[in-house]
Amino acid sequence: MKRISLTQHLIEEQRLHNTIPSELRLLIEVVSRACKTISHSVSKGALGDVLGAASTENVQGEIQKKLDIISNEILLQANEWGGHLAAMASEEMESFHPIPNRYPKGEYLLLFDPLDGSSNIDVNVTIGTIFSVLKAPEGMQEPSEQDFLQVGTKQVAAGYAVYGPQTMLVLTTGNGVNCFTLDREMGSWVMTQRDIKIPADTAEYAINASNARHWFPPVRRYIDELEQGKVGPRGKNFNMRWIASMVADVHRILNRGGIFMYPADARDPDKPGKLRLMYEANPMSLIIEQAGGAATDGQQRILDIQPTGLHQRVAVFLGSKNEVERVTGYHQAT
Ligand code: AHM
Ligand code: MG
Repeated sequence: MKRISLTQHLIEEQRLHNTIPSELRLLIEVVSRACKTISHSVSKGALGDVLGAASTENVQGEIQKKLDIISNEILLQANEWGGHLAAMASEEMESFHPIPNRYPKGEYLLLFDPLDGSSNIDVNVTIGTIFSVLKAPEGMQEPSEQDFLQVGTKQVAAGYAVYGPQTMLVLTTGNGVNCFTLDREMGSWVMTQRDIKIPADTAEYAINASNARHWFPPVRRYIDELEQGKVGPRGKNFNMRWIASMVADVHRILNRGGIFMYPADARDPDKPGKLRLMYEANPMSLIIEQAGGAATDGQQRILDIQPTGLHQRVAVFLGSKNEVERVTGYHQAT
């Protein structure tokens, strides 16, 4: 494969499909540069004094890790001054962050989970950054939370960086999904996979099975059938993987298929699942769909859900199409 850089790819995409105007290209480049900085901090670990908990809680009442806060700051500072954004929102901030008046404002809105998989930070297991880009509504003057609450199909770009044995950036701007590997010596993102496609069938699933006693009947039925393997109704054996970093689980699924589930369960009726719609489920769903997979909340396509709040949670079933359709069918049948 001819090696091209992220910049070259973005310019070629614009020429081919007219979907990446220069402001959006700048935005994607700034976010991906911030991810390099986050990757650097992550890789320093204890040597950079970045591990452990901070003394603060985020809006979801979770204790923040030092690296959660550092990554959030890196993304905010990188994106504030370039003139390409109207506002940003993050898992780590209760309300959105308008661009300060001293800087020019642009027409895009950026949402991110600065460091996903927080429970893995201190144990040196893969984590990542997830981001979603929307266009500010036409005629918007001062941004408000309402401006962010757009359905996932409106995303103009979505991506994640995964900090694993290699640092990679996975990106879609609506014309398939491409993957770039960070060349640390050169400091550049180099395309290493083009137009990734997820197989429609799979024999691998990901779910936190310690919550099994709280699951609703459709999830119970689905997992029960998988667990029965060859002698059960599915007639084949299934393997299970759970990394507890959505980025890492999604990255595996993108590469070899699989289904990822974080269902709603019986614990708290006001909390439909754990994952957040705007900066976790929506960007991942766009990537998965662009790679030929499917993503639902058990009832409907995630990308069609009308958001009602910046930090709202949603049940997630995503990955290989035929499995997502099956478990969604089990929900719809009840
Ligand atoms: P976070 O954004 O606070 O890191 O939480 C999201 C993470 C996902 O990456 C992962 O799939 C899930 O939480 C793991 O949850 P659990 O600890 O219940 O296994
Ligand atoms: Mg997260």
